[in-house]
Amino acid sequence: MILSKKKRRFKASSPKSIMDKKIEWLCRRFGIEGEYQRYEVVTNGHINTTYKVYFYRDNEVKDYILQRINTYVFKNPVEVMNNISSVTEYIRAKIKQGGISAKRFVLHYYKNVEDGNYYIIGDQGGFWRLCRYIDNSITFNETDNLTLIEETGKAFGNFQLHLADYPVKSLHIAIPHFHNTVMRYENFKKSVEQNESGRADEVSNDIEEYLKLEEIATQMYKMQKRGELPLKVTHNDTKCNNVLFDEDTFENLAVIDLDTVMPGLVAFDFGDSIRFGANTCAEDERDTSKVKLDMAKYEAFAKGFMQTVGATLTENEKETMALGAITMTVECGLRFLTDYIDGDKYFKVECSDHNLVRARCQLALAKDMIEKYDEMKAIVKKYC
Ligand code: GN1
Ligand code: MG
Repeated sequence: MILSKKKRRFKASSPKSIMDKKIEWLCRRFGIEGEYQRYEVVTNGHINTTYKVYFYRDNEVKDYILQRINTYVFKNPVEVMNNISSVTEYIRAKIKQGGISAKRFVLHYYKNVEDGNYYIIGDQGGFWRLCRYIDNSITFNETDNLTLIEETGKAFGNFQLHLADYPVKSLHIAIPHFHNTVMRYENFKKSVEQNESGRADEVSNDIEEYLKLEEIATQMYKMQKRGELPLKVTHNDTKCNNVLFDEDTFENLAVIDLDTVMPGLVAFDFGDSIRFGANTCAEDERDTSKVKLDMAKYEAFAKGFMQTVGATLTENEKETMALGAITMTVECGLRFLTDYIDGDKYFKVECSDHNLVRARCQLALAKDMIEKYDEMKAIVKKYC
């Protein structure tokens, strides 16, 4: 039998490094058997530390995702794992009802062999979890391919659809006030006042620009508080690199990175995807003159998302989809700028002005969206 390249056994690195030993020990505690092969560091993501780990068992290579949860960001990781396990089990049951195997369409987290929890505490206190890597799947950090963007829309639309009747109130709040833009603005103003890093003066122009957007960016939060928008189960980090695609057909399989699953507004899930995926540039483009909303990408995502879940939405929800994109872009940029002023405590950065560059990029994008607002709304309507 010829094993495909992926299934071929790797040459075990010998002797094992301290890190190899640590990673193997963590996986064993989740009951993983077979010959430990090696690990890779997965570098996308600004929050958690992620490893892909390979074992050899039953004549094939099995791969897993081992993650250390950032407990500075997720203050209550046990609740985060409770959310994730119940939501993934719910989706699994839904898919199985349709008579198909759920194996490739939802993440499968492992219980540890000691007390059956979906996490373990490492020797130095780290909070770890493990899931199976879905076979034949691939992620894209960013993409210009409109079919993939439409598939991303379908993936997050499906996530909504599967969880449409989930008891939303039973979910824990993974990060309190995550999309509370009113509070995000309050915290921003406090950070500017405290000016811990001493950087506030040098960015006074950016601060002013963001303050001008406060009114538009807080509209949806206020609508929800007035009961005009319903709370649903939302993903809250709907970037295209949080979707797994089939390696051969490029069809969407499953959504990943479920840490921030909690009650929220559907338009925020729509909007965050647009913020990240329909920008003409990367999230951290320095040349802001290049940063625009790409209408073809916007339409591709809107088509995939709205055609999948649109029928379940209220009129207000549909009407505020485009506003959700503006809101998420301003909010995310405001968070980057706040973190820059706080001295880069929250987001991982690759250079000293990374958060500032990200904030300026989001600002340019939000301004372009405001110019294209009517067109954005018309496109959503077209696919309702
Ligand atoms: C963070 O780590 P990552 O890339 O999954 C952040 C999101 C931001 C995003 C910006 C828990 O997500 O809210 O939109 O960076 N996640 C958290 O790229 O704060
Ligand atoms: Mg995330």
